[in-house]
Amino acid sequence: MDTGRTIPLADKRNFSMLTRVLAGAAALAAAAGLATPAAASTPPSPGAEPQVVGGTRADQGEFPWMVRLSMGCGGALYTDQIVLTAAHCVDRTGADSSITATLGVVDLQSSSAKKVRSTYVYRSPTYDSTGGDWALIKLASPVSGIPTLPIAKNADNNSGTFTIAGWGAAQEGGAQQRYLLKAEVPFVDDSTCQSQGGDYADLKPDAELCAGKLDTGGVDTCQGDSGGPMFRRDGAGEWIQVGIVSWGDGCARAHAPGVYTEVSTFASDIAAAAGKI
Ligand code: 4AZ
Repeated sequence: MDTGRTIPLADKRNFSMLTRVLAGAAALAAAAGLATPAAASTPPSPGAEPQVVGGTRADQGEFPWMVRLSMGCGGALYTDQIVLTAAHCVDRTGADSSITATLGVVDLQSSSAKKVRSTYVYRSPTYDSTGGDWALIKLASPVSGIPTLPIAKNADNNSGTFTIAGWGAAQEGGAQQRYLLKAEVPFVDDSTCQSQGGDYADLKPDAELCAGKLDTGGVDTCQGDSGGPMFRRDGAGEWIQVGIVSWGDGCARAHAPGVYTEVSTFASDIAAAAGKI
């Protein structure tokens, strides 16, 4: 895949789906023990190599609601039986037992990982028209003892410094990761994000949030982090989800911020859908 080129907007969804297939293949390779050492087999020493891009290893239990999905995406536990992820990580709304969620571990190969099958997928009905890259995955049974991540219901926390985390590539075009990586990225306002040009000119300001180190790059989500949460602490000091990893022009490039679903815009839709599935 040529990730060095700007993805035309019309092709973005196809690009995401291709990415998902590739990420899934990488995850399968890792599960089968076929991955390169950088991907999985040797526990890396924290801080020794570039990590999410430009991050570090998360501690066990630090972000307990982080979920890895078997198609090669991330997610966050929204209720004890529903995972919030990206619409572009799933195909359609309907019964679906094809997805396995891995929960409760930073190490995907840990023997204490909880693995639960999906029963149903709800894909945002507006994603293909007005935007809203979010989806819900219902699990076959509730998980116990794993905290959920509350979603932002208003825009109060839609700026500042955000935390990102995932098992996706630690560099553009790189391997999926065995250990959960984390990093911090600054908010980029809508008009600055749009003025980066290319796909960014078509940013949907109410539906999408941008974040990244605009001038230097170097820290970002990347392939396979899609669907995972972007979060920060709210005024009460509690973690709150403000974004869902959606897209970007490559990974960690200067003047190419990560783009995230603006969760607060869709909070009532998400809650309503979760109440029905
Ligand atoms: C992806 O394809 C993806 N740099 C996720 C995040 C970003 C780009 C691509 C943002 O999953």
